[in-house]
Amino acid sequence: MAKKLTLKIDNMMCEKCVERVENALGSVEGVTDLEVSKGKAVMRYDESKTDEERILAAVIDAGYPAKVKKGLF
Ligand SMILES: [Cu+2]
Repeated sequence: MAKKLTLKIDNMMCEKCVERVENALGSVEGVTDLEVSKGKAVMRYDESKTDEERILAAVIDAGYPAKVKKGLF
């Protein structure tokens, strides 16, 4: 079952940032239904393939401080 995950992402200033974050998250195995906008990324991920830590690390490695947004959507 794919889990839903929303990240709050800092330092995204322009469309190029959106592209970079899209590429970073898109390259994480198990991430699907990815939607990135300035400051935010929403996706689903397959828990048998990846986890929140790996997904966060991909964004942070790309140069954007990020954290998991908790709560109901
Ligand atoms: Cu930018």
